[in-house]
Amino acid sequence: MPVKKLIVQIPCLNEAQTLPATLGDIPRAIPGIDVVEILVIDDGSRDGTSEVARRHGVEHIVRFPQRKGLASAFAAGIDASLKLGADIIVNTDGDNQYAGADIPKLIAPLLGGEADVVIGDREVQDLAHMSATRKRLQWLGSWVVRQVSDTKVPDTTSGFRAYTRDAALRMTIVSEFTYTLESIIQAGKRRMAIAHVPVRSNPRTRSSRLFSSVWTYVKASSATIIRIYAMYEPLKVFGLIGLFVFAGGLALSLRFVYFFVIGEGLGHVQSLIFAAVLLIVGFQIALIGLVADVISGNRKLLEDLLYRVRRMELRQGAPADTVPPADGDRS
Ligand SMILES: Nc1nc2c(ncn2[C@@H]2O[C@H](COP(=O)(O)OP(=O)(O)OP(=O)(O)O)[C@@H](O)[C@H]2O)c(=O)[nH]1
Ligand SMILES: [Mg+2]
Repeated sequence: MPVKKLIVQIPCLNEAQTLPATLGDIPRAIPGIDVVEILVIDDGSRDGTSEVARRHGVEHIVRFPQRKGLASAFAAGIDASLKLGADIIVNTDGDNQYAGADIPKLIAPLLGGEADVVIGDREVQDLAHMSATRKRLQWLGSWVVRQVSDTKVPDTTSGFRAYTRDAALRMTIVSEFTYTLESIIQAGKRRMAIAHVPVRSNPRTRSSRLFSSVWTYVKASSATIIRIYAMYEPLKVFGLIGLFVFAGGLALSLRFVYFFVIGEGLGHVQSLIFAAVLLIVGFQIALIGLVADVISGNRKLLEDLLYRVRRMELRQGAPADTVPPADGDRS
């Protein structure tokens, strides 16, 4: 039987303090898995994260000389893991937020062939160590993502996840700041099987590195959701907006027709002009949706092409250890 390899990837920004605890919790022997290896993506840390990782037995390190952000780090990790021959890729955070001991639970649906992607569910609403505001926001955000992605993922911002090799190969991350929401919407839209399992989490050791405040968090997340949704469902998004504007114009025109018929048309020319503007603009917006829909069709073709090219590249490539990652220098 071929060897089954699991790579646990940890994107890190200055995590020298908490990385040892995170690493200590990751099981090195898991039933159903032959090899467990760890990959740290060091996003230009200034606190010696890479050295700490090396000292604690991390097999692979990808280091960016300068900070590129979590989404880039995540994507580079996936890329490197695939080149290293991972059959399953688990992502966890460097701040020891997720219980590494739950990795076997997390990957069980993948080993059982029931899912392509598994998201660790922190069961946020029952967490003692999270403020009420954050819980409410988290609930609302997750609800929106569920609607948009057609999935049932309870904890959409969870960084504790597992991907099959094939799911990882199909993933394309375009947003800059976090991959969590984007990858769920993408997976949902592509009808991948997404499972979720409850996992334990540890109390926060420090405040978030990803977001300086709740407001930036809400802003950035909303922008990501709208952008990705419009990318996958442009006709729905623009068609609906266009329809609303057009309907406004139509209502105003009918109002004018009414006044015209009863002989009072002259006093309503301004509203007639406004109605015409609304009709034209509404129609244009719907047209933009149509154009975006055609482009989105192309995007699907490109994604499929990318998937095939990646697969070919990896199959024909030199032994994994001699292939440098596309991004950053691995040491
Ligand atoms: N590569 C990279 N990783 C980052 C960056 N910001 C945060 N991270 C990592 O992403 C993971 C999650 O970051 P946290 O700061 O814990 O953010 P969070 O989990 O959303 O927030 P909390 O719930 O407060 O823990 C950690 O492993 C960080 O090291 C970044 O700019 N680049
Ligand atoms: Mg965290």
